[in-house]
Amino acid sequence: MTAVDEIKIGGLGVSRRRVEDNRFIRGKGNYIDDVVLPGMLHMEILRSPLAHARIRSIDTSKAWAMPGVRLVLTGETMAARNLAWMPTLSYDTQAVLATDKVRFQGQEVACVIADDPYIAKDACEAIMVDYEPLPPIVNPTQSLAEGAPLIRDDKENQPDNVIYDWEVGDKDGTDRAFAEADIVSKIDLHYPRSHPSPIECCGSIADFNRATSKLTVYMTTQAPHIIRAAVAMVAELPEQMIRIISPDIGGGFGNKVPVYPGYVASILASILLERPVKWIEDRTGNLISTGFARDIYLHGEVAMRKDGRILGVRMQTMADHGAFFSDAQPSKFKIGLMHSAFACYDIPNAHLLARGVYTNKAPGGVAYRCSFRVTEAMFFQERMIQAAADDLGMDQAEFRRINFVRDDDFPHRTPYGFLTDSGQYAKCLDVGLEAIGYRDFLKQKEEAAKRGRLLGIGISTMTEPLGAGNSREYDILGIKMFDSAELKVHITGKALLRTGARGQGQGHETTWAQIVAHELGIPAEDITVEEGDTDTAPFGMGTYASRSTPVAGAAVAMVSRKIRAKARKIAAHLLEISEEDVEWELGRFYVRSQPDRGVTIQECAVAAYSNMPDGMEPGLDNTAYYDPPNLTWPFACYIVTVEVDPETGVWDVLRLVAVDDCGVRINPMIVEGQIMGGLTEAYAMASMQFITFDAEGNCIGSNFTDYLLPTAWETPGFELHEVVTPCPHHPIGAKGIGECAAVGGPAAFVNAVIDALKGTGVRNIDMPVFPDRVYEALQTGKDVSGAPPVRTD
Ligand code: MCN
Ligand code: CUN
Repeated sequence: MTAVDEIKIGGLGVSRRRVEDNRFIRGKGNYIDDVVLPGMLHMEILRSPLAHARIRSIDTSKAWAMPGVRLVLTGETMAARNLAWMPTLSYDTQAVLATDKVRFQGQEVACVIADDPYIAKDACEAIMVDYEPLPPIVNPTQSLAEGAPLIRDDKENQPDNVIYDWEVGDKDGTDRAFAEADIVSKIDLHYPRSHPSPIECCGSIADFNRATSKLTVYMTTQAPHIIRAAVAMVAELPEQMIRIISPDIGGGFGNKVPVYPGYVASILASILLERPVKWIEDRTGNLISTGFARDIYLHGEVAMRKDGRILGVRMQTMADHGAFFSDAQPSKFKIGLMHSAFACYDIPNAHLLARGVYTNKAPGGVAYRCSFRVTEAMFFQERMIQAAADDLGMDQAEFRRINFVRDDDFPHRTPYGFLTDSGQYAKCLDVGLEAIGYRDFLKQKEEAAKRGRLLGIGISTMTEPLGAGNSREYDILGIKMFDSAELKVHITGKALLRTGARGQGQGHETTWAQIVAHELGIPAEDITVEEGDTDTAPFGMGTYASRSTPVAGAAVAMVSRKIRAKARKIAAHLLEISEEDVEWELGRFYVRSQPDRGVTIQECAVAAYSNMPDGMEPGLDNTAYYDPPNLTWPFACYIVTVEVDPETGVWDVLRLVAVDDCGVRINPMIVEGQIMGGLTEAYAMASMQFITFDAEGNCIGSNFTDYLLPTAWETPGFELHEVVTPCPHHPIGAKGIGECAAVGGPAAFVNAVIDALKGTGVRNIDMPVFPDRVYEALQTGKDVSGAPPVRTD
């Protein structure tokens, strides 16, 4: 008898096929719209056509009179139950259904519940709303202008449209660094508003049962337990009588973290009607009203010595949060983790001033494959780094290398105060440069320039904080951030694993089983993974910020170890030796002095139910709650080469090399899938994807002909490489990966296009770097801003 072969049982490092795909690719997934309950009614939402207007009156009589209509909800109905406004995760309030004013185009004004969704939709159109238009505000400049209309006149003590001013870093030290600098590089950037736009939009089915007083809600949520707690608090219902079920999710990308008015309205409707009420959002509803991302401006400055060392960094950001401050982010910082910027560089002084403002745009921010503004932080950082290298006249790779934190300099305190713990930054860069053939490309570029061809190369290197939290620094409405796993090993040695996370396509059902296989030697195929039902899963904080592997994944390893500790006692009993003489190898315990005398983990499982030692509790179940000591800090280096057509401004990606270090990889195939998906989204944001507004506050990007998603046709090919620096504090050495490529990728594309334009005087083109913007830059030799309002003619 020997240890089981970890590769054969689908343990750590195996590119095991995704078990969930068995149902997904056969069309057997169970998404929200697949759930049909007896007696179910349907809800539709009436949305505001105007961006800013006072509501004079709402006449619902025609809607009520339509056959099949069961209920019409307005702000007034909600207000009567104290539900017209709800708290946001950023300690602001958000209108559920508008009472006084509408504050963005697409805002929820009324809901109709009817026998079928078509009647409900028709009845919505029969509702007459009398609006008195007010001037719309579509960017921070307008928002802060003298005499600008007050958007949040519902709030006491809100004299203007400023939400917060927040500051971090050492101002005096940074001022001194700038005074001593040989060169100061400056740049102004806008990261446009974008949207996660998952394949499946949002939806819910609320089912209140008067007989049992139990409220069951099927809901597209990435964090079911938090929703249960929020519903208990807001609706003042007993928490044990609330069950949130998050069925299969057709992509989340952050869109399914916030609480939306549709969820709340469907719950109230079900309570009032005592029937199940289903709400399924349409695409336009999703794009114009739910969790947007980014929409933030930067003025950045880098102070340098002639030899290339960065002495200090200044960042001033201006975030456009829309009409309600409802960033879904659990840090105590106003602007999320923006100050994780420059974490991979050894910079002695830094200062960040962050301002947030209200505008007449949809709320919801900090979604779309980001860890709470980390996407923006790393984009700004890498655009500033490239501009600084150019201003200095130094090679951009060399400039990064000179300023990187060195491998022997960990733990490292970042310029804004985070603690990073591991990494091999220069090695990742070298792997990338080697793969792309850096020196050769520079020669090619020079040659091409002689023939009027514009080639460019862009680099983006970054380490980002993934895996909130530790409970010291992160909480959601006071609930500390940790996560959980529950493992039940059955009598036959097969097992059921549940966690407090909720995958949306990331492959948790596959990878969590691999961690158990690695820890216990139970074949991965013998382990079923379940998530997303608050009545069965242990309490957890859900899946976002790539926190599942860093936190829930760690809990999976820890609960497996608890099970192993108990199994060891059982093994000692079965082998009739003392526990000290028991040795472990994968899948089996054996007698130290007689390695061929042993028992398998499965034999221990049988004994846990049939032959346990005297005094031992029967069974082989346990739960672990894991509070990580720190965030995990994966590193990435993305390098893109492009050719820009000077006649049209069209740019094509020639090659893209990605080097990712996410520590130990549980499933390399899934990790690569995550990276490719992230790079695709990065390319989308850099080249074609944004939500913007015209001067009237009309949302441009409310459907898939305006809001572009790249297909396999446009998307470039990716060349992936890896470096592995295990996370020192994670039980299996893993770091998060889910967002790295979407976070670090965009700057590589933009840097490449700007590099191709070097010498023309153009320092920046705001994303999306549309061909017409490139063309304009080439014609004028000037930067191109993407701030709204945009021309729509
Ligand atoms: N993994 C691994 N080895 C590692 C790290 C991760 O094998 N060292 C695996 C994990 O086991 C998991 C996947 O990679 O199966 C992603 O893990 P992780 O980085 O922990 O991220 P999460 O599971 O917490 O996923 C969240 C992250 C976020 S925040 C967004 S946004 C996003 C993303 O994942 N949304 C996605 N990727 C997505 N992928 C799909 N298909 N759909 C989404 O909605
Ligand atoms: Cu910000 S998108 Mo992911 O953290 O769910």
